[in-house]
Amino acid sequence: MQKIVPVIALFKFHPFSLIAAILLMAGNLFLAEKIPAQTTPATSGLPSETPTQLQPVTDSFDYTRRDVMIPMRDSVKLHTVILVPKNAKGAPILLTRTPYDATALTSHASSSHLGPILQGYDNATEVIIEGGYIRAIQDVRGKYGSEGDYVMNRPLHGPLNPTQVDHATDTYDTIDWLVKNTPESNGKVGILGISYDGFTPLMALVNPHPALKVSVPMNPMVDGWMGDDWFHNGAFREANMSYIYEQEGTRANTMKWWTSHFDEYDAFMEAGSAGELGRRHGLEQVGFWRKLLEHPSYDAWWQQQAMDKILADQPLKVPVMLVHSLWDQEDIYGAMAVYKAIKPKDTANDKVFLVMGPWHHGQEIEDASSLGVLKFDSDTGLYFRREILRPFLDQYLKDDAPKADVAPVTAFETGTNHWRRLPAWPSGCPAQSSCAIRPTPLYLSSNLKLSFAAPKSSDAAFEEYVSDPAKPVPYRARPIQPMGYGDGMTWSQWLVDDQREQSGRADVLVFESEPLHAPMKISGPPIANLIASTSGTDSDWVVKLIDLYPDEVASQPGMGGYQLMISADIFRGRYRESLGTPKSIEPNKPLLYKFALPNANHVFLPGHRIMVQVQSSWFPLYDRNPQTFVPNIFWAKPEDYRKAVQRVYHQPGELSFVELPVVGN
Ligand code: PG9
Repeated sequence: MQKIVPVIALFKFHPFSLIAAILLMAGNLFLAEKIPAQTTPATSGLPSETPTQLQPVTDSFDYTRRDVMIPMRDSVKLHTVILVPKNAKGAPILLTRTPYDATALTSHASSSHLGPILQGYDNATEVIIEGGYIRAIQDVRGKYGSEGDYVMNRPLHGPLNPTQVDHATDTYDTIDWLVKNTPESNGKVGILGISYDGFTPLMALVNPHPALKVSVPMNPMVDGWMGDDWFHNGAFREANMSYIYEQEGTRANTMKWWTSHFDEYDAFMEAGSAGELGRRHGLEQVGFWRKLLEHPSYDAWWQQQAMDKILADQPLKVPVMLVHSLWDQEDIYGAMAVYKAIKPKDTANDKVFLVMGPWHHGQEIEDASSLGVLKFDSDTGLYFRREILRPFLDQYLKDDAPKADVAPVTAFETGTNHWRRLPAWPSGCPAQSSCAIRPTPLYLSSNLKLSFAAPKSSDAAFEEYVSDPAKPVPYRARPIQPMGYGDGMTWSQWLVDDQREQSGRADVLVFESEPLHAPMKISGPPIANLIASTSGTDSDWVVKLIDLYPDEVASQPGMGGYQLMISADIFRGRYRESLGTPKSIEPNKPLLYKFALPNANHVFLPGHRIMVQVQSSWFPLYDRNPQTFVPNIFWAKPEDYRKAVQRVYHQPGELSFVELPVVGN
């Protein structure tokens, strides 16, 4: 160890020694090793009070916990927590495969009872406990306690994954091991989960293990470019960059994203493009980010991993219950896309089920009596778990359970707050009823009116606004919180925020109908049909279908004049002609932008009005469109961001409208 010579000793013997002293000091500093703080030697006779290995005493527990490493076919072992109710015999297994930490998901409380430790994400706890299920939660390959390499939403073996392993094979191998090594089980397995954990139950349907008897994908990630977590119709969800950094930066998510701003609006504005913000955080170190940068368009890379497309080509072997949230702020596309893709295979109408609740992302396993200011007159989450999910799972997993009385589609009707049992979707009509769905154009008209009658030539031709990338339309009232959960976080409610906040802006067009005199029900996806022009060479179009409450609401005064989004989405104009090949937009030319908005099952009540808002940014949930055509918006430069004059046309021959799926007799 280098000995440090006290400098003052040298100096006082000779003035020139100051130079020597400085050199010596510098040298010492350069060479110095850290001297460990003096530690007093342990005195004998005072041993550690911590045992070598603390043994939990679980005699009083109502479950046993097993932490196992299950070998996959490529010898990689996956960490799996198995929770077996005491005295379980012939019990079915409910499996969840997650990238979000199996240990954490099975440790919500320190309790001798199974319920409290399971309470939380993914766990419809009362269903699991009252059902006497064995609960297995597994870290997916490459995350937390599991071995192997992590790939975001690891694609199936094929063009995107040359290895012999994927979530389908890992699920097969896991189920095979579970039924052979869990003597308390009856050999039947169900798989369920929310979000990413809803994506893995979809993957389980590819070459399913024979012991897999049912799959319940809830709010699943299905197509990250079309309408789930990464893009919506090509507009990038930059609010999720922090997730990418944390989810892929380390095996156990130990490295946390950081920000220098309280308001997310400021944070993303300061960086300019999403690519630049990523660069400032070193995000290129992360593989999925590099892939996003390479694939901003709907190319083969995205199409080949779209789960609705994949499952459309698979035989339907396992009963599925898709669970959808009508106000899903994260994956509003997935469940409905898979339902549409696989329902045609269900020729007996007894294998593919759909539940649509008035929920935010994953709210079906929480108290769902309300969402933001909306009240549903009952706990819709508890109803789902008790009256739908529990009997549905029991039917397929319990040896002696009766057939569940669950309709092919159970859809909550917002506006009236009633559950409806339907034969299929979209079908706003109960079975054996004569009603039908009539696609009905609601026209944008002059004087910012909405009308079911087409505008006449005498009316004005268009509405106009200036879209300025320096002042994009906030998607929420500022200061805007980051995406995420936890105390005080309201990310889960943004889809039901009052849109009055934006309606007063000059760059938001607001069209209104007259007050309705009779209830008007819509069931299905409204379709935006905009005839619009931009003075730029690229542009985003946001269309929001809104229920405008009466100025006074006696039963809930705070709802007076509330502007409630029923269905809304964004479309990135460069993809107008081709989702896979972006094209520059001809300036000032009226062009058609046609895109589906998320499914609705809503009744506009008498006295309410219908409102449609149109704008060209939704920030910073989505990155800004520079409004000049650039090869890759991730790398747009400051000078690319330019104001543009936007026009929305509503004259004969150039009619803009929202096609509503109106239910009527
Ligand atoms: N679908 C959720 C999510 C994925 C990616 C980014 C942000 C959110 C989820 O799995 O929780």
